[in-house]
Amino acid sequence: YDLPGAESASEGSLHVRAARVLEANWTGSSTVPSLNLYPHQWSWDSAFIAIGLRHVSPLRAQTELETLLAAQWADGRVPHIVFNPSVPLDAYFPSPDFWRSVTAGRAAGAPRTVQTSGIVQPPVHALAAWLVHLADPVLSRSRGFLARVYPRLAAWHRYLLHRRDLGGAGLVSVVHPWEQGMDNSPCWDAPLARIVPAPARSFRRADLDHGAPEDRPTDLDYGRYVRLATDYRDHAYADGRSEFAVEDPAFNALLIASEHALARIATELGATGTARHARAQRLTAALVERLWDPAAGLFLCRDLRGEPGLVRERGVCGLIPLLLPGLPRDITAALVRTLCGPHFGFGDRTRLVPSYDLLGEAFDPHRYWRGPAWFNTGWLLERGLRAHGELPLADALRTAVLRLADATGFAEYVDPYTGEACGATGFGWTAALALDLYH
Ligand code: 9YW
Repeated sequence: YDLPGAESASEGSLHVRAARVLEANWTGSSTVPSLNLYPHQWSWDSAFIAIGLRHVSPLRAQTELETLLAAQWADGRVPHIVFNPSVPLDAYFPSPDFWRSVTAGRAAGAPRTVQTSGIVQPPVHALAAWLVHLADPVLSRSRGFLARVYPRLAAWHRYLLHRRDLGGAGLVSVVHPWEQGMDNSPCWDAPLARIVPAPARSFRRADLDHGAPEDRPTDLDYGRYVRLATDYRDHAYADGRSEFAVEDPAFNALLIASEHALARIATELGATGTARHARAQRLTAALVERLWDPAAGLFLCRDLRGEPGLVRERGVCGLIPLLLPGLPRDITAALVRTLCGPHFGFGDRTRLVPSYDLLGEAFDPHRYWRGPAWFNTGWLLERGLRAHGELPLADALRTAVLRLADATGFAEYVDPYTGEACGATGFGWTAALALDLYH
C-alpha cells in the first residue's frame, strides 16, 4: 500500500473497493454507517465519511456535511442521529418515537421538519469541513461551501463551550456514553454504575437482530443508556442536570482540533482566525491541567458526579490528544511510549490500536469498545503521529489500517491481536478513512 494502485489489477484497487462501500451506503443526501445495523445518518460518522468521500466526490462530501448541519438545533447542538423517514421505525432502537425531538426538543430549538436524537457526538465536523474544502477549493468556493457551513459550525462549538462546560474549567462534558462515541468503554463503568437501569422489558434492542450479542454492549448497559436518554428527553433536553457528566479527553481533543480548523476556515473567508487559535491553545492547556496523568502516561476521563475525580481506566480516548499540535513535547513523547508499551502494544503485540487497556480487568478483544481496535481511532492516531514527526510509527499504523480495512471487507472493528473482523462489514468510516490514508 505504499503507492496508490500497487495491487494486482485483477483484484482492483482498495480505492475502488472502498468507494463501492461508500456508494452502497449513500442515500442521496448522506451516507449511513452500516446498511443493516445503523440505517440513519450519524454525526461523527458523517464527518469521518466526508473526509474519505472527498477523494471520490468532493460534491458528495460537502453535501454529507450540509445535510447533517441542516438538522442542527437552534441552541447550536448537532444531533447524534438524523433519522431517515423512509426507514421503518423498528429498524433501529432508539427510534424517533423514543427521542421525540420535535415535541420534547421544542424549547431547545429542534428542527420541525426532520426527526433527530437529542444528544450529540464528538465535534469532528469543522476539521472535516476544512479537509473537504482542501480537496477541491475551486468547487468549494464556487458553491460557497465554507461560507455556508461556518456559522453553523461556530454555533455548534458555542453550544458545547457554553452549555456543556459542566465542570466550570473550560472543558466540555458528555452527558451520555453515546455522546462520546465509545459506547461501552470501561471508562464509563464507574460513572454509569450509579444510574438505575430502565427495565429490560421496557425497550427492544434492534442491534441484536444484526450483531452477535457477545460483540455488543450488554442488556444492563442498554438499560442505563435508555434511562439517561429518557431523563434528558423528559427534561426537554435542558443541560446541567444530568446524573452522568464526564470530561473526556477524546471529545475535547476533537473540539480543539476542530477549533483550529475553524480558525483556518475563518481566515479563508477573509476574517481572522487568531482568536480561535488562541482559544484552542487555552483549551489545550485546560485539557492538560484537568485530564493528563503523568504516572499513567495518558489522559484520563474526569467524572463530575458521585465522588468526583479521574477515572482510573486506560482507554484509547486517552491517546487521542496526540492529534493536537500544541501539546508539550514531554506529553507527546509519553503518549507515544504508552501507545507502544504493554497497555496498547502497538507495533509489538497488537496489529491495530486496541480501544482499551490490554492489561485492564475489563479487557475483552471482541466486545465493542472494551478492547477491539477501531479504524477511526487508528486514523486519528496516525495523524497525530505524523504531525509530531513519528514517521516510522505513522507509516506502520497507516499500513495496518489499510491492510486490515481491506482484508476484513471494511469491518466495523477488529480483534486487536488477530485482526479478525467483528461487528458489521461494509462500514462507512472504515471505508472512508482507509480511502483517505490511501491517498
Ligand atoms: C449504537 C454509528 C455509531 C457510532 C458510535 C458507535 C455505535 C451506536 O455506532 O453507536 O447504537 O450503539 O459506538 O461511535 O457513531 O456507527
